[in-house]
Amino acid sequence: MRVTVLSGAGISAESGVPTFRDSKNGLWSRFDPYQLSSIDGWLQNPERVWGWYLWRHHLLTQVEPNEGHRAIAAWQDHAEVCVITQNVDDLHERAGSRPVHHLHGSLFEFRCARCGLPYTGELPEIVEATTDMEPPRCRCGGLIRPDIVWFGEPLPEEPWQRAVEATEAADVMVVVGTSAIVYPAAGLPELALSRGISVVEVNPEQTPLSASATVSIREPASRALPGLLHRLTALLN
Ligand code: BJW
Ligand code: ZN
Repeated sequence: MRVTVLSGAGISAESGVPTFRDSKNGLWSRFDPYQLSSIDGWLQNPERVWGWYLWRHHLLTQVEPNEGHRAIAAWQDHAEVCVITQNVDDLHERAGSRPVHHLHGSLFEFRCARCGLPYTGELPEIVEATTDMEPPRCRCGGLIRPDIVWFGEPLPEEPWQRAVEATEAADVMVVVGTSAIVYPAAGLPELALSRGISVVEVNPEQTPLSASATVSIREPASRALPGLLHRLTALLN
């Protein structure tokens, strides 16, 4: 069986990584998302954006994969599994999943905002979300930025192509921990459904995908995923 997984921030929530849109603890509950995660926000205030991402980078060095990430990696012993993630963390890889296609980039990679040259220099440790910090400069004079995809920016071509291929080739798509509102990623389950491929959603909350998903499981990822592969045949019949 070919299983394609589309994951979002919710799968890493139980590792201690805040989601974006949770009203109490979400990354954007105290901040304006468009100031922190858009190209306009970066151009207006690179110091604020750089400090916020360094804080998130620090946070990711403190966390471990959870039962949800580990369950998906374990499915590889019984099925052909491809992971597509909107997350910029590396928790799927650390749990052992391969391949993992990152649609929104990685918080462990940095590049020059002007010439694109990768940056491998030292990063200061920021332990407060609101510490402004001047970004380092590339030798061309451009500012260094995280290699992630902000609103208004195109997704990286290769992971996007692989994601479309893995969606079209799947026998079933498991969509876990995403509010399913950010496009083009949210279009992948729609593509699967349009091809007659079953879509299983795992999310404690309802999303815009819930109405069309083949099955919605209203449970946290760490509870739903460990037994899911073996339940799939029963669930989809
Ligand atoms: C649990 C759980 C547990 C909790 N277990 N679950 C109208 C139509 C189509 C598109 C657009 C449109 N208007 C605007 C657009 C474009 C825009 C977009 O989609 N906007 C929408 C918001 C309307 N998209 C873009 O701009 C994209 N680019 C683009 O379209 O380019 C076109 C272009 C072409 C050519 C040239 C130029 C441009 C880019 C999108 C980039 C998204 N970037 C971000 C931030 C960067 C990464 C980072 O900082 O980490 O990516 S936004 C943010 O949202 C982040 C996430 O990856 C993404 C998705 O969020 P996610 O993962 O779903 O998290 P949450 O918090 O929303 O949800 C968590 C869920 O988990 C919840 O449902 C919980 O219930 C659940 N949960 N605990 C399971 N234990
Ligand atoms: Zn440069």
